[in-house]
Amino acid sequence: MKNTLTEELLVSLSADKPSISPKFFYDDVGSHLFDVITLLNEYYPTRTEKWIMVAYRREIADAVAHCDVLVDLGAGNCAKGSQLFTSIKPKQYRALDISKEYLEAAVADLEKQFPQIEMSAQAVDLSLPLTFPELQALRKVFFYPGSSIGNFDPEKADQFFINLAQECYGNGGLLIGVDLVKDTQTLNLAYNDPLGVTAAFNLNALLNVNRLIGSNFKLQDWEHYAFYNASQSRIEMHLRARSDVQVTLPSNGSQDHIISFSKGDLIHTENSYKYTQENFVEKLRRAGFTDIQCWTDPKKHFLVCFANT
Ligand code: AVI
Repeated sequence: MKNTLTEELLVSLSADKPSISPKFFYDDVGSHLFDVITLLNEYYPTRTEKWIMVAYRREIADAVAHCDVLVDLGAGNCAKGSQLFTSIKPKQYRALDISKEYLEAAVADLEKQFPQIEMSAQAVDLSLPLTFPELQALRKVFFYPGSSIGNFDPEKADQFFINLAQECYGNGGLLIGVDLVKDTQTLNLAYNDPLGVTAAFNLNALLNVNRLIGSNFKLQDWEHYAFYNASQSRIEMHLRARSDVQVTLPSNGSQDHIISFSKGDLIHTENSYKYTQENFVEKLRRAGFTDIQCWTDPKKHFLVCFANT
């Protein structure tokens, strides 16, 4: 495991445009920092999505109509998924996430509160194709909130939607939240909060990498750099070298690898794509979804869609 990760990071950090995958954000500290981000005034997506879900609770439940299985993609602590139980009334709840232990504890708690719903927890990597042969005959509703889809490159997002539409077998749907294109100032502030929580979240990826592969990134050598790239409709997050830096990646058996960065060099850590309602609906349609219904907030900052198959 250690060697595979070292190899992956060696390749991504030595590339022409060095990068670290956003999956390295989410160790224990990073997951807690992300929870704090969602509470910040500047980070509007979480509270705006919640507002839409509450304001249009009835309409959303009517659109979903009937749900045998609620499949919660990236369920985390299952809070968002479980808020749908009383309105959507699923017979089964499938919680999926990368970290099984965290998920199992959350599902165990929910089972006590909702004994009438059959529940299960499953560890999955959402970047790989999903398949649910045992659920083929049931009406599934996939739930993917929080604009996590924005962290996929657009082509990957297309593949992801095609996969989900196929897995519905003509009888299911997708309830999804996505962040919308808006004024640059609001976007830049959401990823450059004055308290520095997003900066800590970004820098923490280096500590996680150090812990996982024994590298020696020093936080004082790097700074958070995030901006809205309008031509690509995405927030880009980077770590920028504050001086000339050398980083050692230890190698089992052979010689350690040393990677050199010059002052100002960037390590790309995340893209967060923003969509217009029209683009996003078109994307869902192209993947095979139909009857797409959308709800937004008064400022049109965030979008929730339900798409049938
Ligand atoms: C998880 N994801 C939807 C967040 C986003 O807004 O793209 C991750 C994040 N990165 C910095 N702030 C929040």
